[in-house]
Amino acid sequence: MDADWLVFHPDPKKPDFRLPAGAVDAHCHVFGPHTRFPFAPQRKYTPCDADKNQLFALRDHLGFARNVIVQATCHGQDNRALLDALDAADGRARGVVSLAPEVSEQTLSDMTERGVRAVRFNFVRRLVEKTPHHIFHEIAQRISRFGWHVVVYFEASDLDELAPFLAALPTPVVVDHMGRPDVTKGAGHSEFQRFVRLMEEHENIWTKVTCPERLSQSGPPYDDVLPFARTLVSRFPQRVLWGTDWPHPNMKSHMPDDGALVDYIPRIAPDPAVQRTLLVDNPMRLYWPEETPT
Ligand code: 0GY
Repeated sequence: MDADWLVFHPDPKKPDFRLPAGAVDAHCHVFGPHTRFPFAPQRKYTPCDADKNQLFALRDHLGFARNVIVQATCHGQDNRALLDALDAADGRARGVVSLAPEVSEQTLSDMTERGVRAVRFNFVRRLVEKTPHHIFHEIAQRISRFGWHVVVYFEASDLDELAPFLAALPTPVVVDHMGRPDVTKGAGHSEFQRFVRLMEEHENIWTKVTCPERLSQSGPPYDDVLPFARTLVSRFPQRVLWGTDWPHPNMKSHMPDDGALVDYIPRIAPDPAVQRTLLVDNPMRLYWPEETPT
């Protein structure tokens, strides 16, 4: 792993907040083990191993029922570690993969069978080389026929440029980490308000109210991120998801305690009915619709 890599918390606290039954950790990753699933040659970072068994142990320790595992850029478009985790999860995990445009129909069909429900398009420059929008659109058309959706990761400063692209996507679109606002500017700043407007104008756009540890400038207990997450949860309760982001790639300032992150949830969603919507109903509707009452 990289010399400055921070390894995930070895012994997270048991959360004080009791998660509702059936709660979903809707954003987490698996890394390696690299001896079995080597990292991609074009990767921008080399993490520690963080394997499926460690993820499932964390799920149980924190009190989650299910995971949505998101392909991380260190594995490029080689989704084998993720698919291996889905195979071992006994139906309790869904996947978000990264794809090349030439992916075959057979591969898409096989991935669907194994629990993949979305493709991730990454625009964060420190993580990936740029992909032309028309390639992403081609992929989006193809995956839409399998009932998948699109997950996007970008920085707030890129939203203006990306908005027309996002608006033209044919599926639900889930934006990682609240569109990565610069929290020092405040939730009233035009940059974050631009993101709120995007969600107002497009009912197919969802967001993950995740990563206070990544967005915070003040550090734990992440008070400076609260207004952003609270705004999105209260304005769009039906279109928000929550996840740990374990094993927290590329954290430089500190490594969060995952139990403390769970304790952050009632601070952004104080109402138990909304907590249930955020943690159970919304992710189930998107990732396990067949188990969701209509
Ligand atoms: C996250 C955030 C990061 C990394 C990745 O795919 C990735 O490598 O998503 C990051 O460095 O901000 O969602 O895990």
